[in-house]
Amino acid sequence: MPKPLFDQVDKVAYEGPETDNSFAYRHYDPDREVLGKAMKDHLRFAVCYWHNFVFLGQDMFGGDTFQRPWAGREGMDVARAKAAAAFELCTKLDAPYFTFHDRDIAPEGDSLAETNGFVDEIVALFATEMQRTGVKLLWGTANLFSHPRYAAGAATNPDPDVFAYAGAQVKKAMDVTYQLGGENYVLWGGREGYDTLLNTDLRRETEQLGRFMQLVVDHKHKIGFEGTLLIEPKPMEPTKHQYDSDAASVHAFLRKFGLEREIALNIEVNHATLAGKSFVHELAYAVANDLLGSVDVNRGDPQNGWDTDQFPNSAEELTLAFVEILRGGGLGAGGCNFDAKLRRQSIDPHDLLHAHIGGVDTLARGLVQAVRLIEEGAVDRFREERYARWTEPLGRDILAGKKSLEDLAAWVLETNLEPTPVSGRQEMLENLVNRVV
Ligand code: XLS
Ligand code: NI
Ligand code: NI
Repeated sequence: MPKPLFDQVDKVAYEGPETDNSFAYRHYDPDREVLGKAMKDHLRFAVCYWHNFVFLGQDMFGGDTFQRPWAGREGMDVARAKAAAAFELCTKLDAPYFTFHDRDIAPEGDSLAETNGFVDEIVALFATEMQRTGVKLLWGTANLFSHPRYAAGAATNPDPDVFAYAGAQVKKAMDVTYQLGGENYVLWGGREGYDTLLNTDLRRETEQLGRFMQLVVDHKHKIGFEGTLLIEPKPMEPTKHQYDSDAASVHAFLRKFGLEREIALNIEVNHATLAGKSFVHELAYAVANDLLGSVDVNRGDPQNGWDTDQFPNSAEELTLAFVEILRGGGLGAGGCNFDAKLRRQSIDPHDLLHAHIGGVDTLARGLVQAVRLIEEGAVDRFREERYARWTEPLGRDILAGKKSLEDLAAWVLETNLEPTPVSGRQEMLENLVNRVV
């Protein structure tokens, strides 16, 4: 048995809003019923491997700062120590799920065969730990962006050898995700984009990416994986422009290749804001197009332009997010993955607990407040009444294709039609939101 990493805490439990204990949940009450479903089944939160166990506090200007027993070491011993810490963190947080990239869990070997062997060893360890603790896999993914071979992209690389290597890597990552009972598989196109159009054939690269996704879909069906395939949009970083920029551009891509029934979206807060959109916009777009699969929760810093991946702490933002999620029928087999990392000065392992506790409580508040807003009904009623005239004959006939422009023109002229503007009542609606947050 390795020494515990989080030795000040046995288990983080719900103690209610009045507690003084900073290692307790104040709002996340896992079995509390919300809209006929336990809170834990709405949130399905996940601890991610990369930010928690791989990242050690480095930034562009300095190296590792975090106090971790594996700092400065590498190899399979370190991989085993990280796995033990991961299951310790999940169990202590009562986290139902975790997520990982293939290269987070084991080091790269001298050949793909050796690397796959390392992965298999840790996956076997995961299987035992998952059995022992009851923690499940929300999704797995492949890291197709860190190794220098992927500097010019993976599927969109000008060299088909790199496409082949990426294919081999994704096959393995999908196989182990399936083996561990993963409920989804994520594809984030970290370097599927360009740094300059001077050396880039955009049409060709898009075709390559379409082919790659088709191969992924084929493999899923071949092995009988029943989880959902998800693409995670992000507009830039590390590349200047990423093809999967936002929900709408991924939607267009999926339709171009006839994959919109096969692949859904994993929407990340900080990616939405990087794209100049809001999280709630991206969710609303996904819901409106039946594409919402799962979410990566975090937040950016409004003062900085980049993907700062901080833990979420705005209950207002998450309230509006859950309104959209609930309108779409919930997260289904998806969940809320904390794709978030500690600040460089938060060097104590226990800071990982504080970070997740705050994030989980913010999610719980968002959920409960969204339900209050929905149950109060005024916002939804207003929205419905705003479109009520579309259920009357004129609106119905237009939508049913029974009116041509000629018909409309004739009718407007005949009746001397003059539409009456009505208030959109934005400020009143914002006040209604502020009553619950
Ligand atoms: C990076 C992404 C990444 C994906 C998984 O910005 O958020 O972490 O979630 O590859
Ligand atoms: Ni991200
Ligand atoms: Ni992410």
